[in-house]
Amino acid sequence: MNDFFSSVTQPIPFEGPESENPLAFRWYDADRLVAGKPMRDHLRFAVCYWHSFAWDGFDIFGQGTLDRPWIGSGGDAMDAAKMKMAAAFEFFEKLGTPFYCFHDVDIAPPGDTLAETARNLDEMATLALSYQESTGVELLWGTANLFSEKKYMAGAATNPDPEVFAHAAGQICHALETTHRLGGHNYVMWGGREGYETLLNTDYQQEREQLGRMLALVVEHKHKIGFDGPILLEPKPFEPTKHQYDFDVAACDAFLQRYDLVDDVKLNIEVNHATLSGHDFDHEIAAAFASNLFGSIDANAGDDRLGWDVDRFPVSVEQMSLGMYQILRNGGFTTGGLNFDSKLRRQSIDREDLFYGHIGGMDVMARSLLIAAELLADGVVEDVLKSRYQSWTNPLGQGILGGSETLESLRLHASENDYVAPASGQQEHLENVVRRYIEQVR
Ligand code: XLS
Ligand code: NI
Ligand code: NI
Repeated sequence: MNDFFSSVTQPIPFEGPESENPLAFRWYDADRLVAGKPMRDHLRFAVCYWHSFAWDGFDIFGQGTLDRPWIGSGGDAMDAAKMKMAAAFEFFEKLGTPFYCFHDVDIAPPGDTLAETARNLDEMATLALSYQESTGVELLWGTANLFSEKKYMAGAATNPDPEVFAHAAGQICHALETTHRLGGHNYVMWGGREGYETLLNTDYQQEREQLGRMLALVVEHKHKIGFDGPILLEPKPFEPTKHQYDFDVAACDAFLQRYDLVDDVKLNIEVNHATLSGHDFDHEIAAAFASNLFGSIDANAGDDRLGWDVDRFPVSVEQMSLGMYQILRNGGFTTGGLNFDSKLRRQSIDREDLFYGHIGGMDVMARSLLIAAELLADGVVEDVLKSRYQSWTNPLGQGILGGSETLESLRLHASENDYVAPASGQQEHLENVVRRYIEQVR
């Protein structure tokens, strides 16, 4: 297994913060114990198949640029898919990531008929299973691509035509069963083209009903085949459509409650999508935990000035430390992990650039984990939080929350009791503490 990345001769080692070796980790030390658990188990890194192996650098203005001999060789599509899989698993093994993720079409080419497409996927899944067994790499999640083909231009579940809904349902059915067969820990549904451009040709309420129905069918099938992992919705506010239905965590929360799906569905939060929706990454995480909907993370970065999904590798230790802090203080990942839904820039054309992108992203996340863990152990943030809300444990607070107070009883209470000045919110102090940990953590 040394065919495609032969310039990287060994698994990427951990060498520590002083290392100048570009092919070594400076912070990701898989076995290092952090808050009683190895880093590997906190972070649960996954490489995504689509950006790293199924994309050759094309964009809307031009053709592929990247050195990817397994794409577009013009030969047999199944041979190309096998070559791609060999390259992918060689990469996972050398990088040392314990998980990967894919869309059905990333690993297997579509055939001329649905039956042939299904056969291709089955054959590639058999091969993936043997690679998983020989390398120990596991499937974090699988998903179906319901946005690339022409038939999905007006949506999959939210298409005006039930025939298209049926095609999408069939594709999900097979992708979910394949994910189950490969021992996948979760099944993801990003609402690709589930959204609209104009209400002049879109029946919003009808489409929402269809989306609720599709998700209910997926949950039903998950139980039928005994798939234990959660279904994960992936919120995104826009792109490709102007109005994506799964806008953000709050919109998904309302949707899941409306269709009574909160027990089986959780969320896959993507950093760049949070940015696009006008939220901070840590806000989306906190919102998900507050409703018991936290599932997994697509780790990447947006751009301060570009309003689209640029999917850079994570770069900001501060942003990620605040995110990891929310994850840690709420108990960490269970079935989820950190999937690099990140892609190289189009001019990073060498195969080795895939290593640099992932090593940098893994180091940013590892360092952020260390900072978050020490900040949590320090307790200063938690202490301020606790004391700020302390008086809600008093009879008045308990009466309000427990329902024994009314607007009238509160008016009476307020007229008999003077307003008490609160303690400082200490935002600047807390930000200084975070900065101190960012500077000092080793
Ligand atoms: C697109 C999404 C996509 C999902 C998987 O913006 O991030 O890559 O993660 O379908
Ligand atoms: Ni994503
Ligand atoms: Ni995205």
